[in-house]
Amino acid sequence: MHTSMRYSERAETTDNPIAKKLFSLMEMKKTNLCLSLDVTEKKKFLLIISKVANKICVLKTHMDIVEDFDMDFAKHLQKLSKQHEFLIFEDRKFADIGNTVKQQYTSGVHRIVEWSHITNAHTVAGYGIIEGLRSAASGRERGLLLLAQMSAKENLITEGYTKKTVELAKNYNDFVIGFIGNGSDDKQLASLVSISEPGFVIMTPGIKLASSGDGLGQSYATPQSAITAGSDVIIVGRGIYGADDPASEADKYRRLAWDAYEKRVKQI
Ligand code: S5P
Repeated sequence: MHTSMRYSERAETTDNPIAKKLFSLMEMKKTNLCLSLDVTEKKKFLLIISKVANKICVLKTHMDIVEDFDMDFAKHLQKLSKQHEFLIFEDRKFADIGNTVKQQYTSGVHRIVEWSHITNAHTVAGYGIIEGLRSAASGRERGLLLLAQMSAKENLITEGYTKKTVELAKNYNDFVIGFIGNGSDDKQLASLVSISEPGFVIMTPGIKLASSGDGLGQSYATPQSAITAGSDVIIVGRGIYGADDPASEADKYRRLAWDAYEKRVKQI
């Protein structure tokens, strides 16, 4: 079962350079925490990142909510990602036909492919979406996460959809580096993925301490329950950037998730 392997061992099982980098830097920085920095101003964004950069493995962005976005900001983030060794993940959730997502990935205001190591896509449109994004990323070190599950209450993703998403990922494992999903409850996603692909990473949103929802359909689990159920990286947004002291809060989430990982890999 891949969930009992260390991230460093799993780095050796994938050929995708971004997946390799992610697994390696998680082990090096001792963090499996992804910060979802959903704030709307560059200044606030940079202030928070300066406090938490050394505690995260991935910085997840929704660049379309940043009102004063420009490409200099994207370049600055790239510089920070090198300096503090975290990867950038634009949570774009592509969901269209191959030809359209290719343009959305490379063009427009954000030109995501130029600065984001990782992005993600829904699989509702089938294999064409992966091929479109892969062809746009060609020649660059990039990785794609597929949304196999969602944290929103009563979402329409079925077990069959999740299974087919995992199958699709296996067919494109040069570019697809893993999944967004929770694995919790019945550990379904983790066990589906583990069958043959320890190189896939499972990243889990909907994580917050002492809260079960947000009144808009979000559902929350704890860092420990997600990691124990087979998630590799916890994604935390408001739990950190909404706290009075984001740095100490980030450290709390990092410690809880990392300890749960250490416990998991020690179990046979
Ligand atoms: O199923 C999902 C998938 C994602 S990527 N549920 C989610 O909440 N997300 C994203 O994770 C969401 O878009 C947001 O950026 C983050 C969760 O934020 P939080 O403030 O609720 O922790």
